[in-house]
Amino acid sequence: MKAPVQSRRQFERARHILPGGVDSPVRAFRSVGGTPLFVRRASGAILEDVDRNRYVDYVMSWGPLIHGHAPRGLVQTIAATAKLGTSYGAPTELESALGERVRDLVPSMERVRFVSSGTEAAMSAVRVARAFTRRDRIVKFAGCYHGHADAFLVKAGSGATTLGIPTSPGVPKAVAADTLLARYNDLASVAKLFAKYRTSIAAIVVEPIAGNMGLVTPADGFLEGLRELADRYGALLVFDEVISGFRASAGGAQEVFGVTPDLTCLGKIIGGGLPVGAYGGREDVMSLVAPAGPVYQAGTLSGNPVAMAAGLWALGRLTPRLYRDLARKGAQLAAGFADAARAAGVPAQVNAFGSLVTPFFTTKPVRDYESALLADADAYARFFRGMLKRGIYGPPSQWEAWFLSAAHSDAHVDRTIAAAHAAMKDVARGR
Ligand code: KE4
Repeated sequence: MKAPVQSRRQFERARHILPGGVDSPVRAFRSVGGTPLFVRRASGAILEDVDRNRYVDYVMSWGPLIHGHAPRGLVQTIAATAKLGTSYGAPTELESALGERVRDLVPSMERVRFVSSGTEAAMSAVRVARAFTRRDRIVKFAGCYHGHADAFLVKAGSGATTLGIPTSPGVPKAVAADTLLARYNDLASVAKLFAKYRTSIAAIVVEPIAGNMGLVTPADGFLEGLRELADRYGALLVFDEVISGFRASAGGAQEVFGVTPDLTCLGKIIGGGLPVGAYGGREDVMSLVAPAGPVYQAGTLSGNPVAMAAGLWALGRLTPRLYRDLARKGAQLAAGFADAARAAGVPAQVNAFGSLVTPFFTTKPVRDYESALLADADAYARFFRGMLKRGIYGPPSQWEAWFLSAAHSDAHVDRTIAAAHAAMKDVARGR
C-alpha cells in the first residue's frame, strides 16, 4: 500500500469546510486512527483511494451495495432514467412500481411512503405510531441506532457509540424523557417498562437483527416476545430493517424470523446506493399519513425518479441463489476471522448472520450493548489497520458490521482470511 499522501491532502482541505472533514462521523477513522481514505472510484468488491491503493471493500457504503459497487446494469439504468429528467416534485409511476415491489417482498407493508434516508423513515414511523396510538413514549434498545432524529439519540449505537456520544447534546430533555431504554435480547427489561408505563407507550422500535453495536442477532423468542408485549399493551411494533431489509433475506428479518411488525423502516439496499428510505406497514396505520390523513411528513426529493429506478434494479435481482452465496461466503469469512484470532491467541467472538459479520475483540459472547462495549476497541483498531495495510478495507469501528456483496468472490474472501491471520498477529503483538 502506498502512503495516503493524497488522502491526507484532501482531508486537510475537507476539514476547513466540513465539520471533522466528513459528512458522516463514522467515516472519520476517529476510533481506528490514521487518515480517512478519500475514494477515487470503486467497482465490484474493489475500492480505490485517491492514492491509487486498491482494497477489498467490506464497508460497501454501510450496506446498500448488496450487488457490489457500480454494477453495469445499475449504472445504465441510472443514466437512462436521468436522461429523462432527474427530479420533478411530481408523481411518477416509478414510485408505485417500487412500492409494489417492496410490498411483494415484505407483505406486511400494505402501504409504503418513500423518503430519502433511514433517519427520515424511522422518525416518520414513530410520528405515525404516536398519532395512531395517541401516545408519546417509545421503547428503544441501548446500542440500536435508528438514524439521528432527536428521539433516537439516546444510548444510540453506530457512530454515536464509536465517538463516545451515545446520548447527544442538543436533544431536549423532554424529548429524551419520552424515549425509554431497554436491553436488547432481554424481554424482562421491556416488560418492566410496560409494567410501569403501561398504555402510555406508543411503540417498540427495534433492529430485528442489530447491526449498530456490531452485529447482534435476536435470541430465540426475543422478537416473538416483543410482538406479544406490544399486543398486550396496545403499542405498535416497529422493525427498523434499514440494515436487515433485503439483506437478511429478500423479505428481511421479519421473513426469516416469522414475526410481523405493524410498521417497517427501510433504507440502504432499497435505493441501490442512491438516497432512498421508506416506511410502511398496516393500511389502517399508514392511512393517517398526509395527505391521506393528518400526520404530516414530506420531502422534496422523496420518490426521486432516478433513485426509484436504481431501487427497482436492485430489488429486481434478489434471487435465492444470491442469498445462498452470501450466506456461504459470510460463514466462511466469520470462520476465517475466528480461526485467525485463535491461531494468534487473540480473544475474539465473531458474530455472523448471512452476509453480516463482526469480529468482537472480547472473551465473552456479545448479545447486547453492555457485552458489546466490553470489546477492546484498541485491539479492533490494530486489526483494522493490519487489514488496511494488506488491502482489506473494513468498517473503521468496532461497533459496525462487515458487509459482503454478490461481487465478493471466493478469492476475495480467501485473500481476506489470509490477511486476517497476519493482522491478528499484529493485534497479538500490540502493534
Ligand atoms: P441513514 O439516515 O444513515 O440512511 O439511516 C439511519 C439508520 C437507521 N436505522 C439503521 C438500523 C441504521 O443502521 C441506520 C444507518 N446505519 C449507519 C451504519 N451503521 C449509517 C452509517 C453512517 O451513519 O454514516
